[in-house]
Amino acid sequence: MNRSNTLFTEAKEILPGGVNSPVRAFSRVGGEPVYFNRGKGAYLFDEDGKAYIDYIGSWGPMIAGHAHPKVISAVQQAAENGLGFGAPTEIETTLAKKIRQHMPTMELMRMVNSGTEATMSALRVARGFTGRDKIVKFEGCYHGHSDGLLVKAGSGALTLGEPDSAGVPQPIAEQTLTLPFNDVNALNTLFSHIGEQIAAVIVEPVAGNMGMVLPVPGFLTGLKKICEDYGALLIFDEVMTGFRVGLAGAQGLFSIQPDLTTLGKVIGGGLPVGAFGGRREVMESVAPLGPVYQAGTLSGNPLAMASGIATMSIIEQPDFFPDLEAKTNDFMHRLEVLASDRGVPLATTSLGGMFGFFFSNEKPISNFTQVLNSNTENFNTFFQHMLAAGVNLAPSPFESGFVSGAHTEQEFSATLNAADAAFKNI
Ligand code: KE4
Repeated sequence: MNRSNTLFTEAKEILPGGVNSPVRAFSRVGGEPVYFNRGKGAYLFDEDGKAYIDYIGSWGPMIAGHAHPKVISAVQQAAENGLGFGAPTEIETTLAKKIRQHMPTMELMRMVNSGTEATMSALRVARGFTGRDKIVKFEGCYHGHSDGLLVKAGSGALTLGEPDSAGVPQPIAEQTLTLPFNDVNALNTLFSHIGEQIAAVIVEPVAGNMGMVLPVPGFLTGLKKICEDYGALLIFDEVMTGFRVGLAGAQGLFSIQPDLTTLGKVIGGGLPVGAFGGRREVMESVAPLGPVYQAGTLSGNPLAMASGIATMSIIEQPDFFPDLEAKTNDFMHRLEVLASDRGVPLATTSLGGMFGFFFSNEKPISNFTQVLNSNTENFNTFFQHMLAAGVNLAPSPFESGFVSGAHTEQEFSATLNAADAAFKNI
């Protein structure tokens, strides 16, 4: 019995499943979660003082590494002036301008406190602007836990093996149409039948919540064209990909201009921040300018803004993303070669500082069906051996991994050595 076990037992008495977010409960991989109490650079330290090379990064925000001195200092300085004023502050405008500098499609934007809030709000704006009710999402994509989006969701909902959530009223679920990811023909067919009823298509431009799945050529451009043809809005949910796959996000990498974009994670640097924004004429429908209501007590909180600005200033350094992408790609390539040498079928993917892998003979993995056909038992075996070896991976085959600016060859070598040993057990 280690301290994590003791703490988990205590937590389960007062928190559902002992956690404040389901994926942390290890339901998919078995065993009990590790309790961490400190992070530094590429490492987390558990309650017994054991060090782990971390590839979760608080599910993406820690792109600069844990407890980066610049980020910590910025938050400390902000805190000395108070924790929030319930009034506009300059720092909110500063972060918004910094975001728009890299994502010019976000002509007007609003800060919120989570990715869920961002996508929920963006969909309300799309419905308010178009006067339509139906929305389209894709199987395996996760956009947070608002009612209308928990339909064949990815991430935790998928991890729990119940893609549809209890508690979502049927009339709300019926407004959400779910299609296969990477299937433009299915979208064309749907729109040809009810396109004039569709307010928006929301998509993870690079799927990260069914594991990592890249868009196939033509998918994103096909979405953009279909939405334009039928007057629906295209929403890029870049909560995970924004400032993770590149400084201009997936929209910059793939040169697609969505009507609306949602953000989170990196723009808060670890503190609660989300954002939604896009075309000026669309966003001018948001209160107090327009009829679409949206609000939040802590939206634009000065400490969260300070953390986001400091994080953005780190990743804006000219060599940050080239270095991050090069080492992430190299890491995945070496992992795939190692697995192959051990006779273990492994399909890896990487883009910017994000990566994924499936225990599968199929390459590339490009849809939800292939994801579900991957060998999740092998994933669980691999996961447990890596955790025991001090490598902290996402506790589900339906998640992605994240590399930070603090990860060096020392960490990758140690990780690959652990992986080599783990592959021998598969
Ligand atoms: P949050 O409400 O958890 O801040 O963001 C929801 C969300 C929206 N859109 C995308 C593309 C996302 O990846 C997320 C959240 N990602 C998961 C990780 N797969 C959060 C982890 C968790 O639920 O604990």
